[in-house]
Amino acid sequence: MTERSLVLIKPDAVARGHLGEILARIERKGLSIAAMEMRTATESVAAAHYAEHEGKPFYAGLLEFITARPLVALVIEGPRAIAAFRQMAGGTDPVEKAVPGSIRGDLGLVTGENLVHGSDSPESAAREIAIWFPQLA
Ligand code: DAT
Ligand code: MG
Repeated sequence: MTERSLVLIKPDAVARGHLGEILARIERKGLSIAAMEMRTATESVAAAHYAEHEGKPFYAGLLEFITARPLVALVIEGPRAIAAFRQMAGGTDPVEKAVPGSIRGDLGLVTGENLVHGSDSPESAAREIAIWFPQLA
């Protein structure tokens, strides 16, 4: 069944020059790109996106990090796109939960700068696509 997932190529990945590599991995996997835009996230978009983490110790730093520099937001599409991209991303902590061959496992060092976001469920994907690409929702 074809699914859509909301992916962010986070500001650390863009600044480090990994945009091309991450897009290439998405394409090599066979996922298609239904929408894509480079932008600097506003406070309100970032807060909506990370609403589930409000109140956690890392929340303020997370919002500061995600709004500070440009990122690339995408909607990817394909069979089991949500799980496929979560596997490609690897664990949240790119060292303790390193998955060799994954984006975070290969390229990341710090949990707070872990290169990519991918929706974790169909409900999250619908919610996040509505936040970043309301025209597609
Ligand atoms: P994921 O991005 O793997 O879905 P999450 O939803 O638990 O992970 O957290 C969202 C983001 O918040 C995560 O990508 C990086 C940041 N984060 C999570 N836990 C953190 C921590 N303990 N310290 C610093 N940043 C953290
Ligand atoms: Mg998450």
